[in-house]
Amino acid sequence: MKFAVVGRSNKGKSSIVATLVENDEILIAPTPRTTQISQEFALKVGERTLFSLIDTPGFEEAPAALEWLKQEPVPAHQRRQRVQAFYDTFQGSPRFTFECELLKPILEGAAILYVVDASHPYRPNFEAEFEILQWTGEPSLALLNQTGDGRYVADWQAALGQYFRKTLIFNAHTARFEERMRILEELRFLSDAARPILDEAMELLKTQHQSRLRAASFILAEFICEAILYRKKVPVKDESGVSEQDKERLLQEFQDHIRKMERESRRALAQVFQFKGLDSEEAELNPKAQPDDLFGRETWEFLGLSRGELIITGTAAGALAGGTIDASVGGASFMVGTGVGAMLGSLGTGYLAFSDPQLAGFKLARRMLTIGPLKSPNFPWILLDRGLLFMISILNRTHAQRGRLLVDEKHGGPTARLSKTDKRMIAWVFQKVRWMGRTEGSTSRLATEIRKAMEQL
Ligand SMILES: Nc1nc2c(ncn2[C@@H]2O[C@H](COP(=O)(O)OP(=O)(O)O)[C@@H](O)[C@H]2O)c(=O)[nH]1
Ligand SMILES: [Mg+2]
Repeated sequence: MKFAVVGRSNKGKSSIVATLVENDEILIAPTPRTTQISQEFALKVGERTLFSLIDTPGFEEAPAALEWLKQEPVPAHQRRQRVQAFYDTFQGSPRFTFECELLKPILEGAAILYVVDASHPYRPNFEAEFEILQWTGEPSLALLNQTGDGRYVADWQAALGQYFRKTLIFNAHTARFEERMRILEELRFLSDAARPILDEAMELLKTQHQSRLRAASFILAEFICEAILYRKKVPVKDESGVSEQDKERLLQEFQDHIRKMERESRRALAQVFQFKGLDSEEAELNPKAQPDDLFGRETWEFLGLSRGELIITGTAAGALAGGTIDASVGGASFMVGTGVGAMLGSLGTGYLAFSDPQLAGFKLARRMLTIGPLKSPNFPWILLDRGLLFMISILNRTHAQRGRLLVDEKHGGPTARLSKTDKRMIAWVFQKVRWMGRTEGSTSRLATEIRKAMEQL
């Protein structure tokens, strides 16, 4: 089954194709006439092609083309042949290049999705293209790509209703999965041939969506488990001479490694949802220059649970009792961090334990200096919040959007909104991982909890 996406230049045709077939490599540009030839893009699940969308160049000279078609009277039953004659006459010639290019797939049997941008007022000069499309006799549907305030929507609907079977409103830059399913549902009514194909496509896409969510939860769960257990070891020459500088450097490397793990998990998450363009861009970013740095003060201020919640869920207890504050395990062991001493003095150890992203104890034994794991009670919650926020951004992103993925952390993380029972369960898994290491059971338990949390996003 093929659908030709047609309309004037710069109305969002390529955006609609990109979103519906989940292809973020399709060229989308603010300048008109970016698409010069018709190009087919298939939506696949695994190796299976569900349907194809054909991105076409915009109409250029519709009134002149219609005039040519109407040179002589053409009865309704011969109009399609007349369009075919138009194509045969001008195809390969310098005239009506774009018209021929866009009519080609339709004359080969593709159904028509006509795209308009309803942020501009309706003008009767669109009617020539409506009529040409009508003359092809292929089933057609209009898509109102609503980018503006919707002021002209009613006019457009009234006009389009004269020529197309149905008019749908669709914003290719904001459509989430459910919205895309709604469009496929509507496309079913285009023709008898379309119905079974789209029914099956929707079924497969829904199954695929569920398995993507599952895969994403596992990626996130594995990353969190690894990160909360991570420790870095370096050999030291002289046990007495570990300088503050060495420790500072080691702490930086320790954090960089966790940042890297997080970036890798994000890349994997993006891939699960077919975002290819996000990869390179993220890789180029300097983690320390990011406003949303994992170990940034702001991150630790806005995300994670409050001190009270950490105590209620029991996340705090283990960490406090487990030697985080009393960091005197092993030979020479101490905490570092900017102004730790001062903070200990003024705020007390409790505050520090909850909110310090640098709370990783150092241990020196047998000529090995070890840092980590990071025991701050809020650490796993911050990782989880950031993971969930990233997921929200991915689920809200369409393949028509270009540029950086914006993850909004300033309004707090989703974990604080989870039910008390869910929070307790998650806290219990975190604790289990901290005490007993990573097991398959705890990873999949955490994945299940993450999956549940995602459903509420
Ligand atoms: N905000 C927003 N911008 C859109 C939408 N659809 C298209 N655009 C923008 O309009 C321009 C043209 O889009 P494109 O898909 O290349 O149009 P085409 O020439 O018809 O293929 C691009 O700058 C898009 O970013 C939309 O739904 N919302
Ligand atoms: Mg285009």
